[in-house]
Amino acid sequence: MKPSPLFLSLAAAGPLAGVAGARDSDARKREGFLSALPSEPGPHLEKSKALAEGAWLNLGAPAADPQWGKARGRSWSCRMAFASKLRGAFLACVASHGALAEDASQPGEVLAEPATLHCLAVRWPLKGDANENAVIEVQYRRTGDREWRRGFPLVRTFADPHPQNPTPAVRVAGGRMFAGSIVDLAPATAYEVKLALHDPDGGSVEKTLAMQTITEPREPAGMRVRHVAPGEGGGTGAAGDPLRGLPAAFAAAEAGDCFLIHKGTYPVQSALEVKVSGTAAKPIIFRGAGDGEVVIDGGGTHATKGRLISGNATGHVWLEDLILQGRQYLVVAHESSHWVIRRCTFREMEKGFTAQNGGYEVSRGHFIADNTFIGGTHWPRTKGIEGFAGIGISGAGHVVAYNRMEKLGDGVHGTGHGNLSASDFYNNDISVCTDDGIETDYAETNVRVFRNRIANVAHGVTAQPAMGGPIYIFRNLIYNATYSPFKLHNHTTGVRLFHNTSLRHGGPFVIQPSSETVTNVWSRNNLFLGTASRALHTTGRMRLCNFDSDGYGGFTEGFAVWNGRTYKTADDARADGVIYHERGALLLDPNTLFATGLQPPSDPSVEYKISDLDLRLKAAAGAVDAGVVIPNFNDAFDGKAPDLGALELHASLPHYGPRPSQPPRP
Ligand SMILES: [Ca+2]
Ligand SMILES: [Ca+2]
Ligand SMILES: [Ca+2]
Repeated sequence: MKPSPLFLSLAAAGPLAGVAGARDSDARKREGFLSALPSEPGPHLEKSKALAEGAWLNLGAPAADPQWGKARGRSWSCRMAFASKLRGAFLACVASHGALAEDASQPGEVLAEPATLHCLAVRWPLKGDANENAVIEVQYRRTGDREWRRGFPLVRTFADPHPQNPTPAVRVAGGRMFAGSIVDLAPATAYEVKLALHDPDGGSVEKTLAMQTITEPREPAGMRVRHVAPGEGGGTGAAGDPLRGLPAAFAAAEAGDCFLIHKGTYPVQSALEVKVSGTAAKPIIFRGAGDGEVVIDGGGTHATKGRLISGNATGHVWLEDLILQGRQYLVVAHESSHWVIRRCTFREMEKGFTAQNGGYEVSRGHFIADNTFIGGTHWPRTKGIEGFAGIGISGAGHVVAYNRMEKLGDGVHGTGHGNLSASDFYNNDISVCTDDGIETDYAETNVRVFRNRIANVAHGVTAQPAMGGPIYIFRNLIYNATYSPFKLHNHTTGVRLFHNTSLRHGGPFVIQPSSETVTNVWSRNNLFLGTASRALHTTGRMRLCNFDSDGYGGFTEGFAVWNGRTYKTADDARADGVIYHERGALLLDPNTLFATGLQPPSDPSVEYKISDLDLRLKAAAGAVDAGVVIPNFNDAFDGKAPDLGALELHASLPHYGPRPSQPPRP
């Protein structure tokens, strides 16, 4: 805000004329710059008549400026001299009128981000609002419903302060980008989304958008079926005369082809190249025929250089029911869109599915579900960071769900190449990642990581950095994260941690990015359980962070270190009001929380079996009904209030990893 004092000659309107007891019968004869001002006696007349000598009259807020809106301040005036010739009085005051221009919001155009099955998202650039008091409330309803439901307000983003991490997507000259998601929606459903911008300084406006979630990809009717069997060339593709070998099939592929690949091993010498794109109505499908295992085999190991399947700059290519193995890179599709990878097994590899570089507009809409990715790492970590990764994608509108990932470095590897935004990672079952379970590193806006089960990792979920966010990380189960459940390094900015359950050996929650900044991270209703040290230990410079209503247990030293200050107890931290603005932290005993009696890991070098990890709360646990309401993130809570952690008491358990049932075909 740059206050720019301005001498205002507020002409005596009716009330001020009234101070001097003037009559307005001849007001129309007035001339000069005051002549157009209203002259009828106003509501202040009686008040001003009653003014004593030396008393002051509150004139209330000035009328809204037609361009900049309502001013923040109030104007005050004393009893003043009446200029009889002008039939009015002057009011002199100083107001920060110059600030109005910057403090009022000047909303730009709302951008609807690519929708996913369960989430909708927007970006909304706002200029002005230098005093950062604008809020954008969100409401939504199914089209046709009467009742609106509350969403979580849009998040004001703050660009990464690190000079090496420029973030054009969230930088708005003279303002801020707001962004946010609505989660847990039904697929293939039309919604109305109402965004209400409130700024007391002006610019308030409401916008309603028609938006629609997408559906899980289904094979369109009318595909041309072409059969494939092992062999070396020839065949027509008919059931009785299949194409022999995959090079023949890949070379012949056209939009609308569905290759049914019959059982057997298909050796690959040079990479199988996808050379043409499908379309939404006519994808190109390579699918195991269902008569036995189909193994596409590069003949090597994770260390054998090269690709197994390559499809740069292609779209609408499907790989289903296949086993892919024997190359460093199994499937690479940079600058591609709308690939479907479903029910496949990736093994004997370093990188499973890699698709980046295209950026926000080009890399769109990959659907990666019900697959298994197996790398070559072992627990515990002994070799530093290893290159194995199940998935590496960037761009927007992706869904990565119900996959199993194991023996990797990173389950999902983040990348600085390509503006990951508006994408979902959910219900994945991830165990033994010697680095990170799911990375959202370098993601820009509206990435959602939820309902995953993650065990035996260095970090559960990383955002190092989130480039503005919001990155919503919610309802994940994280067991045995040897460094921290969440990695918030590299000047991260814009993370929301809601309803996660983490049990680890050591301090319950450590945020230790040396002395980098950690900006605009909010934490609510999480369970952080450990075995030692402090409940919460941060070494970063914590800015604009808002932690509240988390449960901590199992620590043995003082409560927290935050911005260099030590808080001996949770009450000290709450009293100080820096970490906790409202309820503060809840202290819990890990021994009493879970129905199975599960404890934090006693030995982090043990590989805990992920399917054994039952983190449902005990009915009498202190975490039950101990949370706060977070609109759209815990509306369906049981009992009096939301429980802390990922699993609400009595709620049905999520399914993690590949689903047993097959999606319907036409
Ligand atoms: Ca404002
Ligand atoms: Ca990593
Ligand atoms: Ca509850």
